[in-house]
Formats: sequence, C-alpha cells, structure tokens
Amino acid sequence: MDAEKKLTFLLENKRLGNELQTIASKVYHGERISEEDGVLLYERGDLGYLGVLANFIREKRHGDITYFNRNFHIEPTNLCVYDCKFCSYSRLIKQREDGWEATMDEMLDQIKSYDNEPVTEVHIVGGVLPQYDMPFYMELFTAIKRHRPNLHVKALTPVEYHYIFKKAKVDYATGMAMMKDAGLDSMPGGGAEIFHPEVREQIAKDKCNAEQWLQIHEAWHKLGMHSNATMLYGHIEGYWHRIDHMERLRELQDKTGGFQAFIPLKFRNMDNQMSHISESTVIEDLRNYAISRIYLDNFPHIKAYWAMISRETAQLALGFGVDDIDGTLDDTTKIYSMAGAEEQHPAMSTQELVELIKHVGRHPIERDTLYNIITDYNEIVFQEESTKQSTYYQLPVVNK
Ligand code: V47
Ligand code: SF4
Repeated sequence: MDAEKKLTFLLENKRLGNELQTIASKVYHGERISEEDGVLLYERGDLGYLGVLANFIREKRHGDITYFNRNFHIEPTNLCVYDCKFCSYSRLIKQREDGWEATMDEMLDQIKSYDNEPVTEVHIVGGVLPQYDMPFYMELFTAIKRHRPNLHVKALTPVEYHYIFKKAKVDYATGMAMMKDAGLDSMPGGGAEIFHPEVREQIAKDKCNAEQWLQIHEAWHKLGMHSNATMLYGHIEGYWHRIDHMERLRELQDKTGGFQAFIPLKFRNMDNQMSHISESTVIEDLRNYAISRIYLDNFPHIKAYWAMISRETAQLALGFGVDDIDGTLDDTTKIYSMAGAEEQHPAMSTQELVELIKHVGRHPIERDTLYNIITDYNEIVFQEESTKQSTYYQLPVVNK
C-alpha cells in the first residue's frame, strides 16, 4: 500500500480518537501542527500511527530517495574547558594523558591523507580550548581551501564560535563573515543539546545558551549560508522540552530558511557523568524521528546518524521520516565511540551504504553537503555483493 493510501485508511479509523485524527488530517492537508499537538504525539501516538504520518511527509518530499555523502571527520582535541554532563570528552572524566591536541600541521596532514579519495566534505568538531582561537581556525580553513579548494569545510558549532568571538572581541555577524572569508562553507548542527534552560543548565551549563546558539546560526544564514541543527534526546528532558526545542528551530527556519537537516542525537551513556541514565529504546528512537519529521515542516531533511544508532536502526528510520543517513565515515570520529555508540570503529564503504539503503527498498543518492546530486545509485549494480551485507537487515522482497 502506498504512503497516501495508508494515511487515508488511518483517517477513516474511528477508533483513533478525535485528537489523533485531527492531527492526521492536518498532516494529510499539509497544515502545520501546534506545540500542543506535538506533545500529544509524544504522549499518545503509537509507532504505527506516527510511522504512517511521517512516511507520508517523507515520500511527498523525497519519494524513496535516501541521501548520503562521502565525508571524513577531524577532531582537533578531546579536551574541553566546558563540562557537559553527557560528554565523554569532559575534562573532569578524562585524564589529560588520554587527551590529544592536534597541531595545525597534524590536521593538514589528515586532510592530505584524503588527497586520492573521492570525499567531498570534511567535518571538523571537537572540544574547546584557548589555543584553538579565531586566528587558528581562520588559518586552518584558509590552508585547507588553498590545498583542496573543492573540499567543503563544515566546521565548528556556536559553542566554539561563541567562545572564540568573545575572546577576539568581535560580534557574531562580524565573526561569521570573517569565518566565511577564511573558507568556512557550512556549520554542523552540534551544541544544541536541549535549548530549554530547565534542562540546559543541568547538562551543559556554561557553554552558549539557546539564544546565543540561535543568533549565531541566524548570523550565518543572513550571509546566505547553510547549517544543520541537532537535538540531544533521551536523558533528563521531558517531551515538552523536545517540542520547545523544535519550536525554536521552526521559528528561526521560518525567518531564514537556512537550515538543511535536523539530526536527532540519541543520548549514549558510556563513560560520562550521566551514565546512570538508561538509554532510549529503538521504538522511542523511531517515534522521535517520526515526530521530528511531522513537527519540522519547514526543514527539508531529517538525518539519522548511522554511526550512533546502528545500521539496522538507520534502515528502520528510513520508514519513519528519515531521508538522509549521513556519510561514509571511516573511523575518524571518536566522540560517539567514547560515549558508547553501536559502532566502536564506524566505517562504511559507499558500496555497503548503497546496499544498506537498497535492501529496504529505498533509492540511494550520493549528495554533496548542499544536497546537489553527485551520483544516483539506483541503477548501478556493484560487481560483487559487499562481504558485510549479512550484518544488517535485508528485505527478501521489496515490500512497501
Ligand atoms: O553537540 C556528545 C553530541 C554533538 C554525546 O551537522 C552526544 O551533519 C549522544 O552535532 N551521546 C556533536 N550524543 C555532533 C554533531 C553532528 C553529528 C553528525 C552530523 C552532524 C551534522 C552533526 O554530539 C554534540 C552533542 O550533542 N554528543 N556526547 C553522547 N554521550
Ligand atoms: Fe566540550 Fe562539546 Fe563535550 Fe560540552 S559536548 S564538554 S562543549 S566537547
């Protein structure tokens, strides 16, 4: 049954109750849902119901297309002046001997090690330390661009920008314009956590607050540039905090249109100060993807970060609103493996990623950071099946 028929069927289901039926009708007619509706979805929407709504929106926007990109990560340091309770990098937890502080030359060597690889993006994010200041990052971005002008530099979050601009005594608009001139192409979505102060002050107290995070993205968007947004969920926050978080993003997106993807990040509890909190279940993760797709009606893409949630959950998420599963990382990021992500050494070849998407009946497209199509893999058949194919789910017959 196609996505529209499933939703029509649901609309006729009298046992659903008025409120859930009204929300389903709003989704069918392309109307925006309210904050109250959003909380109600979290409280009362079961997985089947939410999946039908989210998949209807996903397929209306993107059909079966599922995006990925070829990127690698650079993490300048795992030491940090801040002390976020969920972070496995935190200076109180990690002894200095466990830490690394990469020099400019070491980072440029990392960039050069990809010279013969068809990657399109470098994602740079890590801890905050005084020596990684505005002049340092401007020089780094300029050097990367001088070496490989077409490599897209997606780097740093408002957490770092707020810190380095304050140190350099420049306002956000000036600072972001200077970063753009130095070679910054886009901003990743990190550092958002949960915006509401009731939660933020308990888990990420000293770093930039919600207003500052949003103002820095706004300044960036005003330069005609793009960025992503994340939400760290499944710890001490309530459903209402998640909706408040998405509402603030939806408002800014109405104003600027600069966000590309929303990336829900599941809290992982290994080796951090919140290890006593249980992690969310896969069902809760899928419900959360679906509600994000329904609520953020002005965000083009919902992204699942496969390295964090497992390949199988990433495949399932494609039926719950997700249309992007990030990149073919190759073990260059540590922040999640240190926090207990499924994949301790996340690496997936393009072939494996393409097969993973095709095995659940979707249409794989390699994109660049700005969602321009690089390769359409729908009709491309690899000579041999990947040896790792049996490690994740495979539909015997495409059944949608
Ligand atoms: O802001 C830290 C999160 C984020 C944990 O824009 C944790 O394309 C879960 O934002 N459990 C940084 N999450 C990573 C990020 C990101 C990732 C992939 C793609 C993009 C993009 C952005 O990682 C931090 C924080 O919210 N994080 N510790 C943890 N224990
Ligand atoms: Fe530092 Fe970021 Fe970790 Fe917070 S989440 S302690 S800002 S590295």
